[in-house]
Amino acid sequence: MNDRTLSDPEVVRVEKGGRVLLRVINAAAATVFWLDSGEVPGRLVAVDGQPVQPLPGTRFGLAMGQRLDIELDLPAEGGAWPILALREGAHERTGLILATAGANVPVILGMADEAAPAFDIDLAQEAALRAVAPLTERVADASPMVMLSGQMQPYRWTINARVFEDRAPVTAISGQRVEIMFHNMSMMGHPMHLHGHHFQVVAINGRRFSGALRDTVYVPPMSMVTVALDAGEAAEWMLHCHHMPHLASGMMTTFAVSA
Ligand SMILES: [Cu+2]
Repeated sequence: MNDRTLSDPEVVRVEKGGRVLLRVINAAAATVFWLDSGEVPGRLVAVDGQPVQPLPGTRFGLAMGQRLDIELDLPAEGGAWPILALREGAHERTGLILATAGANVPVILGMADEAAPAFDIDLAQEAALRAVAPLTERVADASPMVMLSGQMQPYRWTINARVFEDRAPVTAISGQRVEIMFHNMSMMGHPMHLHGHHFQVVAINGRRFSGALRDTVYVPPMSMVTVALDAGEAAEWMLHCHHMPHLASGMMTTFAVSA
């Protein structure tokens, strides 16, 4: 976390009873993390820079490319509080320490006793998010499906059965309302990222709701996530999985917006 490991973590000086805004970026190439504030109560207040209705909790996950803003309310007494990032499905962890002046800073091991669980297989976290400023209700002009597939042997990940060089772009006219349904037919999760736009998550496995506004949505294995957006500036915008080996082997296309 911030280029440090738990053997020599960053220690951030905080005030007793203070409020901290953690702005977390998952900049890893292929690792999903849980951000765990331990004893300190938190609230998720934004995803990918877009405000959500505050969601209380002490553990929130983020896939590659995603960002979380988490507010923390520190205890009134002095102390030191580890903020940990747990690797999904594994024992490895990293983190930093929030500490008041003079507090004893604990030593935290880089390996946890128990493996952290898998992230959002049932989309419970995504389903709990609500945009503060949702898109206006509008009938979609187009509702393309984007099928996510892949295999390990040979290593090849695709969008609508095509790699990037052979892509069939998702098309729209600037200003159109488009609802893209990501349909994951593979056994791995894919954080799907669109450049140049924020979209709103409007359905999970066919169930409509008014979810978060964001630019990267995690699509677990064998799941369907629908996002709505108003097509922006005329350009060819990248649309891709944010798992770098998936992207590099083909899981990338474009959202081609014309004037
Ligand atoms: Cu992927």
